[in-house]
Amino acid sequence: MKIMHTSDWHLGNIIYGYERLEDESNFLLQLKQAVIEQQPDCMIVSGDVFNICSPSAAVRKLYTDSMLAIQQAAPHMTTIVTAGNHDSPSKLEIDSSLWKHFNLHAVGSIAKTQDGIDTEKHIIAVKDKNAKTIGYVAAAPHFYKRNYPQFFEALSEGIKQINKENLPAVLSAHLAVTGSEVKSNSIHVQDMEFEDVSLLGDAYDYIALGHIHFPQTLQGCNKKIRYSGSPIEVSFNEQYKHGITVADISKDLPPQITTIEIHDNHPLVTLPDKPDSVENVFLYIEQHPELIKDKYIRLSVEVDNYLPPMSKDRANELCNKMHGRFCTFDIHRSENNTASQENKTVTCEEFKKLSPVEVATNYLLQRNAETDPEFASMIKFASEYSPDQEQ
Ligand SMILES: [Mn+2]
Repeated sequence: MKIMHTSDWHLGNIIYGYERLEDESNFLLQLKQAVIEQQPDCMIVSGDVFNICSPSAAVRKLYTDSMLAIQQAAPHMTTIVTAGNHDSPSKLEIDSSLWKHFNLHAVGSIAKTQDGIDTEKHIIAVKDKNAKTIGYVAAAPHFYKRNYPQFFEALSEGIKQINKENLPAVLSAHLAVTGSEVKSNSIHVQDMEFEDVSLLGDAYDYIALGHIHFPQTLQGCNKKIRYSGSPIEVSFNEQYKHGITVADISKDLPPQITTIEIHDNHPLVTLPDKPDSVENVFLYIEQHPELIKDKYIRLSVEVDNYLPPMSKDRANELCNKMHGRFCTFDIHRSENNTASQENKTVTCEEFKKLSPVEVATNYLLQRNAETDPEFASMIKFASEYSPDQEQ
């Protein structure tokens, strides 16, 4: 059984005010091309199809049109789409009865019976061109373990019961498992809870995961457990190759895994390689227009205290001129400056001596918020007029 495994599309993602609809559409065209060439028996989308619970009409239309076109590219293919933590479980299922006519199964929420889990909704037979069953997929949407502690166990048992012919079986799930590498320091990652792989059950020949955006096959699992990763960058913290996974799955043999790289027309780049002063960075990018063109830009700058006024406007203007899209500054503080001294941990006694303005300033500094010139002027205003300062 040949499957195509992908996840974390985050359709409708907006990066610093820029919609990525064109880039997402470009990815979906590449996915369609891959389906034409590979003719997989099954395509699995392991969650986070959309970036938010209520994607715009344009994003929904992109999804519907693309999924139909992909389905037509391999009519015998079974497609299984499960909800991630970014998707609305109920909205993903709104059109599920209609989608079934196109061999697409959308599984957003867990089906319950009076005394347990209704596994029928979650176990999908995969058929070949002659409509003969050649394997099974267990479709697990994202859920909170405390709500359904027995779900994975029930799913694994359900597969064992139905799979009398001992055909290849695959699990699709959206969660972080222990032993995986995250390679990102975004706030979402800090909140991640990791589950032990043993939780997922032992009925499977391949486990198609989503949630972690860094593509990887887990160590020591006979190439059975894999994150396909996000096909295009969702944030500036995803500076690695992106793609989709093709896995040939048979009984008793490790899956044969290949990846198809996805080319992003508008990559997210951080420039320059090493942070430098704002003026030097502006000079550098002016001299390298080819690094800016058709890219989303984050500028890595080193500052003593605050970003000079108008830095953001100048960066916008410069990048626009070179057909790039300025997004943000990655601020690094030079050593021995007042800002990093203010950032140090304070003792209780030291804290008592601080004025409210100083507390607010430190708070803003720690959150990099003072780099916004408006914050800087507000701090200045407050420190000039605060009665605490006069004491
Ligand atoms: Mn995701």
